[in-house]
Amino acid sequence: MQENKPVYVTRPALPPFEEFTESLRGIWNSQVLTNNGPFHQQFEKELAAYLGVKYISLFANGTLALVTALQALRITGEVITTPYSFVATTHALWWNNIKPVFVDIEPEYCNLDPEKIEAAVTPQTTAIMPVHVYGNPCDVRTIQEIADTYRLKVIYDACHTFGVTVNGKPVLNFGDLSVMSFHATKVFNTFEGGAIVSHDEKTKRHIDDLKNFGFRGETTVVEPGINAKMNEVQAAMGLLQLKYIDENIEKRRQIVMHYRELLKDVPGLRFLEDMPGVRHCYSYFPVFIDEEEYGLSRDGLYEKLRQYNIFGRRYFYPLISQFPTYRGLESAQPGKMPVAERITEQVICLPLYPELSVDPLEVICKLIKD
Ligand code: T4K
Repeated sequence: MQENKPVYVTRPALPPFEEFTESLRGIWNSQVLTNNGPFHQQFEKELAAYLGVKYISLFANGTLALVTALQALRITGEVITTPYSFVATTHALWWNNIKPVFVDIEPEYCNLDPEKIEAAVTPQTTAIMPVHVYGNPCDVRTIQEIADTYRLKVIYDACHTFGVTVNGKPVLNFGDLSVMSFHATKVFNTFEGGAIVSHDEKTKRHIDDLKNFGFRGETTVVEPGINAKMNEVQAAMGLLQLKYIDENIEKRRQIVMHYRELLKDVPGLRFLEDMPGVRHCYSYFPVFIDEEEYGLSRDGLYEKLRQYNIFGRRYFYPLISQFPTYRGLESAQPGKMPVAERITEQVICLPLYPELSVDPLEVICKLIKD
């Protein structure tokens, strides 16, 4: 490894520059920059086909897609969600004037614990918003059973998943809606970007209205929408990225296999294995440190790696429920979510991106083992 060259938790996968300039030329020629232009239409079609979903609506970013998904289903009152995610998951509720009700996670994959959801349902509950954390699918069947029992909607924050399938079925097809992110740090990026996956034409139309001010035609506004559209540069990027995504996921898989091999016998360090029947996208490589057994705290390891210019990230620390906006909520009180409270102190995500080469990976593992 080159001395002092920083190694970040991720680096964006980019298509060849010349291919992108070619796309830009098309945009310059057409002068269509946004508002459902030709790149947008083509990307939407090709993306839906790649992901194996019926309807998809493209967005400027994942956060606006989350906010709009909640609007589209007219979610109000209380929503059951996880504290173990990126803060945007809960902020989307806040922006819709919805009260988040935090429920603990399960200890293995860090997803919302379905066994603890029912106890949090109240007459005000209208939906469940779980996250497929690190791209590992939630227990979608149990969550749907609970939702059916209490007549709740399910909106998945699927911002970490791309092309993930369970027994051959796209995980995006579960729940009422799934929300994706194509941010620079994600497995699939359009610089910034996002999408909502829906399952019927009427809902897609509604979502498409909402992301474009509620316009239907030149002079008709059917509802108070927002401006959350993906632009043509993002869509052109997305189209190119589709060509390389399989190759990039395969590179990620190989890096994860290498990490697992090198770190398999480290006392006090745990990592996640593949789930049976699941095609993964390997969006993150979290490891969990048991301070007593490992002999150093998670923060100790985080700092040690930083000294060598290796920038792992503590996704997700602190918990969302520990931030000032939310920590006053009853469900956020210390001791209420023991699993999440423990795991947030143990986790560190190690660098993982397609171009991560063997040298820095082996240095990282050596530093962890020493
Ligand atoms: N729900 C979930 C579960 C999410 O994880 C996210 C986003 C969302 C919703 C919201 O979706 P978006 O609205 O973002 O589409 C990052 C990302 O900004 C955020 O998108 C992501 N989750 C979150 C988990 O991570 P930071 O503050 O850690 O990013 P930053 O800028 O520190 O980047 C991390 C590293 O990546 C840098 O050290 C270097 C590298 N990097 C980053 C960028 C932005 C690059 O090499 N190039 C870049 O352009 O939040």
